Amino acid sequence: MKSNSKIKEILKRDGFVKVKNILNFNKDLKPIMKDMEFVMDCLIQKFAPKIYRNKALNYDFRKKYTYVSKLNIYDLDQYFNTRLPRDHVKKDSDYFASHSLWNLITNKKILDVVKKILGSEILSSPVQNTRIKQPEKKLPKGSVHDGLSGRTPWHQDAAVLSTHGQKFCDMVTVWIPFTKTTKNNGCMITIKEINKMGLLNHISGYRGQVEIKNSKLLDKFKPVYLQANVGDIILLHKHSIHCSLPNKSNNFRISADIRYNRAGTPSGRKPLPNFYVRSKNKKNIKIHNYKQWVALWEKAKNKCIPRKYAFKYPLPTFKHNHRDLSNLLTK
Ligand SMILES: O=C(O)CCC(=O)C(=O)O
Ligand SMILES: [Fe+2]
Repeated sequence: MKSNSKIKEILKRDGFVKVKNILNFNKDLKPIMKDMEFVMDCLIQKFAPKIYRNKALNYDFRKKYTYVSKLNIYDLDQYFNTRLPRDHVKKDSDYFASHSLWNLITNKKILDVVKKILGSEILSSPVQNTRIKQPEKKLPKGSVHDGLSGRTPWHQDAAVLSTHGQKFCDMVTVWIPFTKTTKNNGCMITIKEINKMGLLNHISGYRGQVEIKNSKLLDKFKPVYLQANVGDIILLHKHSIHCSLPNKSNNFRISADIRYNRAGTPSGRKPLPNFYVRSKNKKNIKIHNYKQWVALWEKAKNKCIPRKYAFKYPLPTFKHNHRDLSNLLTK
């Protein structure tokens, strides 16, 4: 593994680093896919016509998810995501907070890498997703650019935080493939060293997603393809500009992206859970197990219900155009 100073230096310089062979599929990742399958089973029980249920429950992962995705379930991605719905938070809002995901977030091998970037005082950030991307040809037309199930538009991760978080959050993204991820099945792409431009102006893109203003201008840069094997992790700088390609393969592309922020800096997603997962002082670690973690999410949910949203994107990021990509590229 790359030495301490090297990983930090490379991330700061290039905006991304791939660290190979960190996780073990059977031990660290397969349990999450099993839990995803359990969620699918529950959705089949709830939404599938009775006569098809038993047959569907016996399908394998891919066939089952394909079946579930055709059941017209409102906001299907939410059932597989470890966060509250952005809007319309209700008492019964569901989210994917499985024991296996708790194990991933607190995984020692991941935290040992993150420590090289953020230092020894580390909080789990509530900005996290799991993404099950079917072959694009199987997606309904309207979902092709939908970041969780289809392509993700050009963006910087800092842009999805509150204005306070954008300024002060010291955060790193850990992107984790559950399937080998290639150019063909929709890996992320980025541009080397473009993170050095700092935070750029973003606008509300397709379906209110966060997207760099004038992102077409990025097409003229040489992309870096962030391909990865199962077991590898990819770290992204908060100002790395990245997007993902369409899944042109016949298989699924599955991944999770979790984040950490340095203690003492804001998460940018208050009041969602932001708690110590590493510290030199063991007293700082107050969330020790899965049930405490779920309780944190439920507490946050109760805070979000009256205001009806879990988080908001401050868009456009800047009301004036000083930090528009179009302005900065001509300088
Ligand atoms: O997996 C993807 O398609 C995009 C992920 C991403 O933007 C992230 O992890 O920050
Ligand atoms: Fe991102």
